[in-house]
Amino acid sequence: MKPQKPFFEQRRERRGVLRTGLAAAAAGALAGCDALSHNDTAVQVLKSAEALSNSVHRVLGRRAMAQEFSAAEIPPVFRANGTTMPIGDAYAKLVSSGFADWRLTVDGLVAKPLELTMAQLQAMPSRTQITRHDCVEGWSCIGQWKGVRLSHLLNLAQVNPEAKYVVFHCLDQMDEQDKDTMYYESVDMDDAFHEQTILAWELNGKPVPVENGAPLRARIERQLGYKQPKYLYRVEVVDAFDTINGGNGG
Ligand SMILES: Nc1nc2c(c(=O)[nH]1)N[C@H]1C(S)=C(S)[C@@H](COP(=O)(O)O)O[C@H]1N2
Ligand SMILES: [Mo]
Repeated sequence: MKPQKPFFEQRRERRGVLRTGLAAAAAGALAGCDALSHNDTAVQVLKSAEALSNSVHRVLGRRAMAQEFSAAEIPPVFRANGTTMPIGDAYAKLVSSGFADWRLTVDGLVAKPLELTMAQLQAMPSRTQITRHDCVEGWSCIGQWKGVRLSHLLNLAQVNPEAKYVVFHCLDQMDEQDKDTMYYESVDMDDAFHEQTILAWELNGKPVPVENGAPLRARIERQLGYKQPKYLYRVEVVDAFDTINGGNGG
């Protein structure tokens, strides 16, 4: 089991974006899904990835689609990053029972909160998409994801008009020292209802492996790697971030 990354490493993506990762990418020092890092233009793109992804958003609008790829472009292994095995007994038990007791909750500002088993999710209409994951640490990887559109779940739950964001709650800790803060992420309603925003149980034709977020992880394809929360157990609809993370926000 790989040690979990320290807090600052996980969070550096959001703050000092790209110092360490880009140096590594520029040096071409990455193995695995790294084709992009050997391409100067691509490195430039990654360098301004956050700004770029936001401005593309603004220019192309809420319906713009992320690029999709062909099956031939999928490498044999999808690289893993961040948590690769949540620590603690609770998750270990879920793994050993094949996630039989796992449930997904959809709650918050909705008329009809949901609690769903994996079988119920898998019986819903699904979408399959081959997309490229871009981590701001300087690597990219193409993979095929299958899951239910988040919009389908939000429509079932009936989102209240005052809803502004969707918060994803994960089963892993933000860092080993702080056992109370679990990984979480949020997106606005444009991304939440986007065509390519799915909660995926399959990667490259197989159940999502533990290192990639089993049993369910979000794919929000217009967003960067850190906004692809793994190990999901709860989707919460909110109108503000005040109450999220004990008041520390989104
Ligand atoms: N729950 C959770 N989600 C997470 C992370 C994490 O550590 N925990 N890491 C993020 C980062 S920085 C990246 S690049 C991707 C990595 O996904 P992968 O392991 O499938 O490559 O997951 C994102 N989602
Ligand atoms: Mo990342």
